[in-house]
Amino acid sequence: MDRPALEKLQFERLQKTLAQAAKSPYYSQILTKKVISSIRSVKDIQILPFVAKPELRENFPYGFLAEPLSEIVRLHSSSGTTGTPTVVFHTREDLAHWTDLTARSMYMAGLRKEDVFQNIMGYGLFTGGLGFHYGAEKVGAMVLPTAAGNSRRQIWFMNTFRTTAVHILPSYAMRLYSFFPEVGIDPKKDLALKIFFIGAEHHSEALRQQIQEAFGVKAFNSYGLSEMCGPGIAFECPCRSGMHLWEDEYLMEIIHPETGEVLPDGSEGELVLTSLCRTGMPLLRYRTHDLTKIIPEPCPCGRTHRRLARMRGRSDDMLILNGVNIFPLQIECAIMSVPNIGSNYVVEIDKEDFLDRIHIKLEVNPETFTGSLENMENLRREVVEAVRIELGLTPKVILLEPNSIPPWEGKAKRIVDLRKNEYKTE
Ligand code: DLL
Repeated sequence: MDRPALEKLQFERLQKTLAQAAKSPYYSQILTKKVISSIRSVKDIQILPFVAKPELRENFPYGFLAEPLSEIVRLHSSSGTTGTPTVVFHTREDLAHWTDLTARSMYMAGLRKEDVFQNIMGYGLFTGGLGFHYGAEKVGAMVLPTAAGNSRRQIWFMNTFRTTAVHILPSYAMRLYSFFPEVGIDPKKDLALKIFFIGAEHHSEALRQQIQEAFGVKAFNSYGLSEMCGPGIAFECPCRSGMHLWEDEYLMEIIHPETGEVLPDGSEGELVLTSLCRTGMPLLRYRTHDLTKIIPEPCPCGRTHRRLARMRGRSDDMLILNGVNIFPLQIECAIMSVPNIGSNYVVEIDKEDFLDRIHIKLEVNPETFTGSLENMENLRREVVEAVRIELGLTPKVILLEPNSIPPWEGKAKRIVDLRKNEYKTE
């Protein structure tokens, strides 16, 4: 679709969405007839206030509901670990749109009806499992809903049913990989794997490369959040340089995270989304807290939906270490810049003598590990140096044998901030 046609469609859908949202208790206060009639173009949504998790919590559970409960067919919830969860309601129509988006995304990356798709993601309130499940069925692939965990069984399914496409958390992919030597299977030579869909958490380009190299696949980055439906909001095409955000279903803005000012394409800031087709719980100008930028150049693939750059972090996950702002992903990038190192790690932050200290516990790659950590001092020093150069802080690095860090339930919890005595979820 060319841009003028896309923008026309966006405005038509925005008008419907405004009328729909006004049916909810929360938006009925904001979207008066006068406000709605003053929105004459997509840009005019800038007159509307932002919403974010606090508003969802204050109006929990039904304040944003725009349809009677009898029209709602499913509830999902965000993966936040603290406070009241944010819940999202879906009508039958919402689920149909969501299925279209995940199907469209996977098809774009190369999934076809001949594929065997193993969905190694949590099924349940988390949107990763069911979101992709229905999309892959719509494409016509054979779905193996193996869900998360039980690594040996996952490998058995991959081998027995000749899995070609996998949906997996990037942090779990390399953990799964560490089980292959034990079962005597080489994922590159002995399996039929072609495509990995990775997303739901922050990860570096280096981790993607490691996953591709380990499994002999092409890995596609996939972005989404429960409040907008789940996965299927933005997805990489075969060019794999940025994720196309499906602009026929969502409006995107990039704002300055402190002032709220809307920034031009190409500037990094916080992603703000407006749903254009959701009926159960439409959200206008929702602050995602995810930091990224719109890539202004058109994509060589020819799609007109603009691309988002890889997420750099969440504005609420930024760490302040001895006065310097650091995103957890910077630590991962530094670790991964060391060749032959593992990707399973945890960072603990503590205070010693009034200074912040970083302790990195890092599993060694199963291929590099020779049965003892004693002869790995050089590798350890390389990691210390790489992190020191990136952050300007000298970390304490402890190398561990493969598979020593206990698995996370769901998304990785890589940062343990002992200064606040709380866990942070990436
Ligand atoms: O994680 C939806 C999802 C499932 C996306 C499966 C992709 C694959 P939530 O649990 O609500 O929804 O968490 C949303 O996860 O605001 C980001 O901070 C982070 N996130 C999601 N995808 C990516 C990604 C799902 N590709 C939150 N890169 C978002 C970086 C991501 N962060």
